[in-house]
Amino acid sequence: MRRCLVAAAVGVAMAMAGGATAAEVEVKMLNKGAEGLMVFEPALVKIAPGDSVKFVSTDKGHNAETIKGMLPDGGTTFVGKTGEDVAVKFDQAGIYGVKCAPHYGMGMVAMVVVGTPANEEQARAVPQVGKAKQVFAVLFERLAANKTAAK
Ligand SMILES: [Cu+2]
Repeated sequence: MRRCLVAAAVGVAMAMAGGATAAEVEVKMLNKGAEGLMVFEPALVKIAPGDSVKFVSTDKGHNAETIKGMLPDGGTTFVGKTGEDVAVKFDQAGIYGVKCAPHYGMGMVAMVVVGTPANEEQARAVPQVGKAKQVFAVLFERLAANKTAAK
């Protein structure tokens, strides 16, 4: 009898949470972060399909949007408004390149890795602007080393 009650309680809790265990990860858009000026922090996010990333407009003047060609087949593109938070749900597994349009050339980019990506080669081949090239090189290295933070 006791076990039944516990199971029922868990069922209710899950229903209240929307019936799923989807997570939401926050990425801050900053004028100055631990790794320099004009950054997404963290710049590398690993999530499961169905999870969301909320790009938070901590400092104003930034946005988050997908980089052309740097997402898996069937992946959804998005364009956040400058100076506003944008929450994006990622259903399709793969590597997604994200940029801040005003600071792309300054290397303000992030990488969202959803599930087990099959488009890494394709994502690496996307031409990048200015300092974004170096930043992505570092992020791909970090991904290969299976690290999500630089700490
Ligand atoms: Cu920016």
